[in-house]
Amino acid sequence: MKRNKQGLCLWVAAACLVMGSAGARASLVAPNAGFEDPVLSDGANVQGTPVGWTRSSEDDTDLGTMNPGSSLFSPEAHGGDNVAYCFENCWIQYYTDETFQDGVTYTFTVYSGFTGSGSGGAQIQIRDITDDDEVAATNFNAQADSWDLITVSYTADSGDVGHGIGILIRSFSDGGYVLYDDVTLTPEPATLCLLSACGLAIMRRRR
Ligand SMILES: [Ca+2]
Ligand SMILES: [Ca+2]
Repeated sequence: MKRNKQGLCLWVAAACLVMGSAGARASLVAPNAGFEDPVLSDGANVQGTPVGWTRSSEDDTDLGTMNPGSSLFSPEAHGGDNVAYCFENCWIQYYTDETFQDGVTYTFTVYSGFTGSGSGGAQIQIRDITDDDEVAATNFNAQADSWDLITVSYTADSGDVGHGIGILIRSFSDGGYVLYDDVTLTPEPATLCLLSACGLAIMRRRR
């Protein structure tokens, strides 16, 4: 009997992993998550809210899309040619077409770097569009001439169901450019699936 439950647990776990990996491939940020639109020559930039993104801070001359040259930022783009930038204090926001689902964990990742004087203080948020409020945030210091992966996660509950999902990237820099590239926002039901299926099986085994 124990073996049957262990077998069931392993089978459910395998099924969950298959479903989870399928879900993990489907980022909710599309299509300009790598800021490759529009095509820019090396060293060029365009000001304003990046293509496909929804909102930005009012003074949008301090933000936009650029193809960094190696003299500005030696690693250049993390992927492709372009990145998003915020000079000093600004933010950009993306609204997905999706709404929060009860018990689902949403993980927002972005690569970030810094160039210029001063500090690279910055923050990323997962936002409830319906309430126009942050639900989770990570503060960090973007590093000079290196790309670092920044992550923030949020597990939705019943009170979030039906509320729109958004993300926000902001900079508190005081004299430099915080750079961003390759944004993902992935729902991950696999964790809950594994916990509920295998947790139940293990608890029953211990009785
Ligand atoms: Ca890119
Ligand atoms: Ca370049």
